Amino acid sequence: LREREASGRRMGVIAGAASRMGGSGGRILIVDDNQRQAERVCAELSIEHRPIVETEPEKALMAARGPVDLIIFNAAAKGFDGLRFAAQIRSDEATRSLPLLAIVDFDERTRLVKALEIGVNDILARPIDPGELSARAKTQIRRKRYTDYLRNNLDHSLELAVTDQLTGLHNRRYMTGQLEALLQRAAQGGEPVAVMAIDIDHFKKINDSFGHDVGDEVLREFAVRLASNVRAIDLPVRHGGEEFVVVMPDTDLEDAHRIAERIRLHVAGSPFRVMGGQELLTVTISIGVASSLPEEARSEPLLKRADEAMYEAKSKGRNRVVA
Ligand code: GH3
Ligand code: MG
Ligand code: MG
Ligand code: MG
Repeated sequence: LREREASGRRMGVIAGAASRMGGSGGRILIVDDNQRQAERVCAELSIEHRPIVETEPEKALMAARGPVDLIIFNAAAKGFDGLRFAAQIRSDEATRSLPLLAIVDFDERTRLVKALEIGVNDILARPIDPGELSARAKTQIRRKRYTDYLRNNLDHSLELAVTDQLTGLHNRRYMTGQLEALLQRAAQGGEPVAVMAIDIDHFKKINDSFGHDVGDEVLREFAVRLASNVRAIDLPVRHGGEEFVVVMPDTDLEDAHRIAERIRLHVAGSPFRVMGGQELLTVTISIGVASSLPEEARSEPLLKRADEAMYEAKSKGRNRVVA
């Protein structure tokens, strides 16, 4: 049943994608200096699509930069080099991913092979069969729209990424949403939420002495130690730079303080191995801890109190926890 549900969801996604991708009619650019052939192809395709004809490759290259879903070109044109045209489409950033459908003569093996080497997506052998033309065009348009859809979707999810790329921890955006949800639950009579603000001590010195890459290594190693020293219900995040936050649901100040102290000791107590083991660095951190007040539903004041406690830890000499 679970498999069926998953496959149903997948189908739903694809069906949804198909509807967002618009109807089946595609914008087809036909590039052919053989007027009669071009007109026949055009007439055949105009039943379902919106074809336009260009007889000169220069004009066709321009047109291809506009809204086009498929290019059908005559690879054996008399007046221009069809394969050269295809190569130009493939080398232009604006057009290189457009589907190319090459018309070749049935017996022209050499040209056919060259066309495939240039990267045309499909071949249409002359004499052109209308049913085959229509089917091959449709397949290419469908594939193009689906890859466009996936590409847009990927951009979208990258933009909304909730993961910090350096450490793999969640990022601030994700944390804020989670924390506010927890605070709302706490405000409706749930348990308090605690947060800790962690800042690596004299991190600039690590960068200055060993370079930015070693600084990055320390951040990654710290993230691993942090994640393995909080409870499963806690949310460790990279807040930015060398600053981290841990959100601790259902936790009072005293428990949070205890967890923070454990993390501090685990960091200061064993040096960080960096540069492939060549260097051992002693790293310390300062931690500020705060917990939510009754009725407090916003994340900023809570995070601010944790931050203030962290700065107090700094001013008291670093490598310590202030609650
Ligand atoms: P303090 O004990 O007062 O916190 O001193 P600090 O040197 O840690 O604090 P400061 O805020 O002066 O410096 C933090 C440094 O962290 C400065 C910045 O260049 C560095 N940094 C921020 N993000 C990254 C990163 O992603 N990678 C590396 N390697 N360094 C980073
Ligand atoms: Mg800092
Ligand atoms: Mg600082
Ligand atoms: Mg610091």
